[in-house]
Amino acid sequence: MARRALITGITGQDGSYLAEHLLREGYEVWGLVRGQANPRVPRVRRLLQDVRLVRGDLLDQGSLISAVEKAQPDEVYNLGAISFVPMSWEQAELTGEVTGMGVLRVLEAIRVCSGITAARRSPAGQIRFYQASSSEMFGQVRETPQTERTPFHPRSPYGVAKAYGHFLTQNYRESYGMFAVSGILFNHESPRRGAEFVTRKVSLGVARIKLGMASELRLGNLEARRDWGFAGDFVRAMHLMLSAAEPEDYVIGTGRTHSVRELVEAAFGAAGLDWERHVVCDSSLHRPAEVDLLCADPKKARTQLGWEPTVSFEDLVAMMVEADLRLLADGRDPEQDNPSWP
Ligand code: NDP
Ligand code: GDR
Repeated sequence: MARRALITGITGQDGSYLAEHLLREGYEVWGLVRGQANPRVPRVRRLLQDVRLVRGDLLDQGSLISAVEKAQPDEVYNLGAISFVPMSWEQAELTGEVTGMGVLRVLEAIRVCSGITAARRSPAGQIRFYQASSSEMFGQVRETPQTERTPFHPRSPYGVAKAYGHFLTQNYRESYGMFAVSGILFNHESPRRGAEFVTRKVSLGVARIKLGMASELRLGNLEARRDWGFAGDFVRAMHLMLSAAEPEDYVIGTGRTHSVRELVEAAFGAAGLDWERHVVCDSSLHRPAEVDLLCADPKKARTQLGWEPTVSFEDLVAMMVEADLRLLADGRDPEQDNPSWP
């Protein structure tokens, strides 16, 4: 029988790539969707025809228990979150509930459905759990590059909520013997990235300027440095973690860091434009507390999982700019549509 996976956050960037990957691997894939008329559901249905959808919300414990009962998964990937860091200052409590407490609710749904208690620890053939942890937990970094042992100093309510989910996942592994792991993923991008994140904001901005639809692009802190990789590579690591013999946490990143300024240079350059003529620095886009530098040390993932990224920073930026040029030239709406979402 095919293995079954349940993915929360199926309507997001990573949910779509992970579902495609698992379908290719022969899985039966279930996706959790929230809301009674979620506008992203038709897009998921178009792209991922073979995914089965189940209604539920990370804010609603009962709905998660029902979803696990219905899908009967072998693996659960918790990708659902409020994931845009600036929003976490505006709606800190909601971020704590969804991004932090949501992890507890998914773990509890698995625990209850599997009949696990402190006295009756995880049975053989148990449900395996993946938590989408984040390099934002490192925040004001204590060392560079960051490894699985680097201490956390989160700089946003989002980072704090992710740290809670991370430690809770570890705790359920230690308390109940559950196969529960966290992937500490560094920034990963694609043509499916939400338009609010800096890489997509830049690729869309470049495409609009190139096509004469805009003349400037307003950005915040150009000096922040990130380790940017391709989302399609990173979802393979999630699957490898749940396929490993032992439940362990892993850092996933490329090991190379670039500034937002370098990102902008590369993106405008890919379209034959001079960024300095178009980019406007807007201090209102600066964050209350910034994460200045992130750079992964992915050695453990390379040696223990055999995981390697395949797309370079330069190719990723070019891929995103080309995709947005095609999207806008076809007269499509980037909020509704996407070149890779047929
Ligand atoms: P997206 O923002 O693209 O997707 C977030 C998903 O969460 C959406 O499907 C959204 O559904 C869902 N969601 C939001 N609120 C709820 C809720 N109350 N109940 C159920 N689902 C909800 O994120 P990504 O795909 O980029 O990231 C996936 C995960 O990985 C996130 O947890 C993110 O924090 C984490 N992460 C991402 C990194 C990255 O660089 N992309 C790096 C490290 C970690 P809806 O469509 O209904 O809003
Ligand atoms: P991040 O991604 O906060 O790292 O979180 P984002 O792309 O939003 O910001 C990256 C860096 O770019 C700087 N920046 C801007 N950012 C945005 N969004 N818009 C701008 O105009 C702008 N100008 C400069 C930011 O200050 C920041 O330093 C992402 C999310 O996917 C999280 O969910 C995930 O956990 C982390 O990556 C790893």
